[in-house]
Amino acid sequence: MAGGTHVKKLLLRVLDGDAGVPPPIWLMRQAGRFLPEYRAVRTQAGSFLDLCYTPELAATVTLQPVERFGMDAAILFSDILVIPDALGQSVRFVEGEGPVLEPVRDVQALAQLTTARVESHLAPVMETVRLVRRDLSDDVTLIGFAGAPWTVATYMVEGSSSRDYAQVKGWAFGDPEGFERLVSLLVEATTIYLCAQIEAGAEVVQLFDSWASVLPEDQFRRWVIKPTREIVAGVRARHPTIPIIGFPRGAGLLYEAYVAETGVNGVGLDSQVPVAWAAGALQGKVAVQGNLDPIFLLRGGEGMRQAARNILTALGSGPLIFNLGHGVLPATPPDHVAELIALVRETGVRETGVRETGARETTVRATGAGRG
Ligand code: 1CP
Repeated sequence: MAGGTHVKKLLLRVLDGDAGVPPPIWLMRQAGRFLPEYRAVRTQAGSFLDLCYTPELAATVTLQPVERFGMDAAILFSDILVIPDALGQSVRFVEGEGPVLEPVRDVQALAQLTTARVESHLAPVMETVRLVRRDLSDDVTLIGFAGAPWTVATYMVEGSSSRDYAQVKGWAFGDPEGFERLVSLLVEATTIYLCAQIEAGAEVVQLFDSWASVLPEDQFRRWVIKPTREIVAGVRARHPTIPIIGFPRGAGLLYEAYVAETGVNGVGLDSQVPVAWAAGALQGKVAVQGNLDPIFLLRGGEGMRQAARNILTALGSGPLIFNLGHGVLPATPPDHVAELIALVRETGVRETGVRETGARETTVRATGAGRG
């Protein structure tokens, strides 16, 4: 075990391949509409994108869940669609409807997009990162993020959230050389963006591939695995030790290829991934993150407790970052989040009899995960 392990933050140690006892916990979409203090700031900000681009307010909402619940990580408050906005596409968030973009559907339409302004356009986001790092306590990790190219492309091509992904799949399957140009643009922009977040103070970055589930195998390899591998390599070329978490939601059996071929240190599991399978097939290679169904958190009670214990039992003796299988739902009662965190923090205490101070320092080298 590396010297100084005892001072390294728990979540970073788990991404190095250690088993944290208890495991670190944070929740996807932990900042957001389920918190009244978020809704108050959101009203004050005006539009959703204004909130993303106002560093003081974005830093405030980044810190809100950590202040209220004491998670092990804060995730930068921003959105995956700031990249198309920075590339020059028109992006709006319509109240009650979601994102609305001026669709990009062929190679000609790409002419209006450029990576030249990504860094300057997203400078306010880097300022948010700096403000959060300044105010975050020493044991809490700051996670930066971006959407993965495939998922961002779904919004750019469909022009909104989608049911069947007919336009984007039609372009990818029918004109792969043309679609590749859009994906290359996104690889470049995303690499620039993540490097800038790291330089501003992000300690881990996560790539959200929320719609990875809609592609057949060969297309998944081309539009999910390949661009992710390119981004991981591009970020590592500048920041060799930065831990990277990939979340190819709904990848199913392709999770194994994703883990083997992208170079990520951690993988986000959606709620459908069988935990016993993940323990055997994935956790020996990378840290796993997940995968409580957000509905269990919304409903709370014994159902939530049992489902959380199942995850802890199957995955808790290896490198695990406890999380949901997708984002917190807006109707989730905040008390349920507090109860879940308390339950996860009890892990290992009853079984081993080791109490907090000792337990949180204790790590067991569990795998060869972590390349940093
Ligand atoms: O008005 C509001 O408050 C809008 C709700 C909202 C919020 C709170 C949106 C609009 N984005 C966000 C923040 C956000 N988005 C974060 C912040 C940090 C945190 O997790 O606390 C993150 C990481 C995202 C990432 C994001 N945006 C994803 C990937 C994760 C996922 O949930 O799958 C996706 C797909 C988006 C697109 C998006 N942003 C917002 C909406 C309504 C949508 C469309 C979602 C859809 O198509 O279903």
